[in-house]
Amino acid sequence: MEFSHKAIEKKWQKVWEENKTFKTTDQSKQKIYVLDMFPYPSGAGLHVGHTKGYTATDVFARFKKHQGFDVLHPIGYDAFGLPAEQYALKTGNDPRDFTLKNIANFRTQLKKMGYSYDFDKEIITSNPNYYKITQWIFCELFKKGLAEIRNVNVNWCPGLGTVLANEEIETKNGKTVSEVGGFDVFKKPMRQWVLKITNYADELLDGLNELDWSKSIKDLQKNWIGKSAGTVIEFDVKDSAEKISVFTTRADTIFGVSYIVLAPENNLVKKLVSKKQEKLVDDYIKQTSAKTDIERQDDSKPKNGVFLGRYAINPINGEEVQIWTGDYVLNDYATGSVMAVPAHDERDFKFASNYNLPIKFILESEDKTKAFVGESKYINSEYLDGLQKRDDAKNLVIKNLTKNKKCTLKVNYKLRDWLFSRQRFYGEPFPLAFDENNNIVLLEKELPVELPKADYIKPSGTGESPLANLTDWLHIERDGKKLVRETNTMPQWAASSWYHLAYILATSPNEFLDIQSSEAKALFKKWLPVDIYVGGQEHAVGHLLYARFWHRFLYDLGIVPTKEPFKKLINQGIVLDSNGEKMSKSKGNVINPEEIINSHGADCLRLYNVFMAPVEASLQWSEKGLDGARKWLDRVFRMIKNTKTTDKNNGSLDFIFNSVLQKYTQMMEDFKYNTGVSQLMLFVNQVYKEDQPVYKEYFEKFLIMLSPIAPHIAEELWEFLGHKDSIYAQPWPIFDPKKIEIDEVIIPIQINGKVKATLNVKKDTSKDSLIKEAKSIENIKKQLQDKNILKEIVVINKIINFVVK
Ligand code: ANZ
Repeated sequence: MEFSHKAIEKKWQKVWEENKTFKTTDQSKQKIYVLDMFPYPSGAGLHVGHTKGYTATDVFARFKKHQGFDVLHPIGYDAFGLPAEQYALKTGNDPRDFTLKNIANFRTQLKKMGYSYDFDKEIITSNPNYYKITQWIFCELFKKGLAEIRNVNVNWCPGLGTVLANEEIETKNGKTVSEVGGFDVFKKPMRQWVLKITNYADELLDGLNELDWSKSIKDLQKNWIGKSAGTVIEFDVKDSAEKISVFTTRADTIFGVSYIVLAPENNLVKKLVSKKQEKLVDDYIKQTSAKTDIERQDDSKPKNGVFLGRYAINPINGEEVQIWTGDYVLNDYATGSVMAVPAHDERDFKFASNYNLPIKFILESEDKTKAFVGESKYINSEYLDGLQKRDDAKNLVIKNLTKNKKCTLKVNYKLRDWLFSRQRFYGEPFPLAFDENNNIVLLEKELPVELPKADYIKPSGTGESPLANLTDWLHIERDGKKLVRETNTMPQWAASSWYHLAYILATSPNEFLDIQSSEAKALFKKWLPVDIYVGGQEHAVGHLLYARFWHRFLYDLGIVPTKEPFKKLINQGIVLDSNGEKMSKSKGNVINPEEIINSHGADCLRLYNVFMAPVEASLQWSEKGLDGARKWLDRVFRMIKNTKTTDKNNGSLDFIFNSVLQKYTQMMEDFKYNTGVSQLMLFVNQVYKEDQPVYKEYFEKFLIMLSPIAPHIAEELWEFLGHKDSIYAQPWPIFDPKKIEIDEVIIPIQINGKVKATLNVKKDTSKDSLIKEAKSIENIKKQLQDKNILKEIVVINKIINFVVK
């Protein structure tokens, strides 16, 4: 190895720290806010997966600094919440001390990577100064009617002792489990806080249009919000005053309805079930309660249900159809009941086939063994017969039913309100209490409502938070009234829903400006929106939706000046082990970046991260690749140290330097670092071919270009070339277009308008010389022989044409 990375990296990290090199500036008209998804401080520390995204943003932030931007590039820790608490409990620690200890480790590791974070703006979400503002936002949401307590059917996770939001659960091997820990999850009705994110459904959907995000993430959000425009149609019930409202997006299929299905939880089920069917239906309801929505919607499973022993009347033609209950219908979507059209809906087809219910095709279809979901000619549908277009048929049915007041138009959303309480210790306490009549009293004047000290913080398992056991804390008196505090805590997602604003407010670590102050307003105006946000795809419908919701809410309050928080989003690819497998602790294949920093150096790891794969692609770990990156850095080091330089430019490197600079700059702009590095390599290769002293300015400019990627070695060599100040804020070089002009042109030679040959000549060659050279080409000479040249047409640099007879 050519240089001691340990010595160099230590030296420059110390200089940067002492000089506060990365302090956020406010001196330019151009700003860039480059944000990383912050880590939760697990005891395992930084892993190489983190370094892939964090290096990508750091390279960009440094590049923009060179270009003269004011750069906001901060970092903090998602210290509250399930992952941090779960990790602490698992390792027998108290989450409060433990997370602080882990944070200290993270901070050291981040600094060892040479990241240009402004550590004066560091935030820790479990710091009372931080959660004071989280609680303030909650109070505002509450006052605007966007936070309320509801009895909801929640995802209860006994393993974690808490409820979980839909965004926190997943299906594995056909079972619904928690994302954190993979514990079983069941449905259970509970009294919970919800935030009415659904009030913002349309705005969250429309806002996607103005964002520079990948189509796949936008689609994930769109589908999660799940806007669906349809119709609610009312069916009478035979021998009853009850009515059944169904939601359908296919009013055109109403002549094909063969039965009605109610969700098992639909209140009408108990009202309508006949005596004879009661026992069967009761058993079925019990059976269903053990299933989650995800299992119920799993289309690979057979669809089942029970007949209620009752009939409904189709409002379009008075036909009697059976009423069933079946768990493929969800109670909390739309009206919790559907009109089933098995011939044209796959789920209904499965259900009907299972119970021999009629399957009536109302659209022409050759294959009667499965549902036909496309468009074709309407049949068996009275006045719709012969129509071809779905919209025409729909409109006719809707018009007809509306006349009889049997239908209304309705827009539904899949998005559910955000389940916002957790029965866990380690989160933000709710800033409120209840009086004797259960009225809510906001404690907004005493923010932050601090998380009390407690010795026993494990989840009780009963659905009550451990805070409920702290009787001294629990009971308070305000204005002569006896109050009991809310004992749930907020979910992890609360703090990360506004942390992009916290960095702007931070005046020193965990010290914040008042979010409502005019200073805060001016700073929000300067820095928002976040220009580049880089993080994992797994946050597509959780954090990214929550943060957009809070940001919109704060926009409506007049706190922030933009509707959207994150303008451009990049999802970094994951790091795989050398066998192509995902790194995980259980597999024992995780690589600790500190090992690489020790063996190869942080610059090498940075270079390796950006060179081996595009930012968005996954990266397969390879020792060879790492060694290769190090070898190249050694080559650069040798080049600068050992090559004789001169202050006079002899021009021999003009073309390569300027062409590399031009391409590299654009590639940096486009986050195409991997191809960018190849450009730098071209330059180095060319220098090694030189047999004369190299123009020193090109070396200096090359080091500035290298410095976003390998900042330590760039500083070291910059100093070696005689500079006293840091390379960090040196202006980005500008390429000279004249030096990359290609001075040869290829000119077609025509005879009577047909191309007969081409001519390679110096640019701007004169008319006379062009004609002379053209005539000396063998083929042209031959063809002009014995011919009468009527005209010689020449457009310099473009074309030569001989008109002959
Ligand atoms: C009749 C019909 C005929 C339907 C047909 C589809 C095809 P989206 O787009 O997801 O909103 N549906 C309505 N409420 C439901 C619930 N609570 N649980 C399960 N399914 C429900 O889909 C709307 C369609 O999903 C509705 O249109 C209804 O089935 C079903 F050829 O009604 B349809």
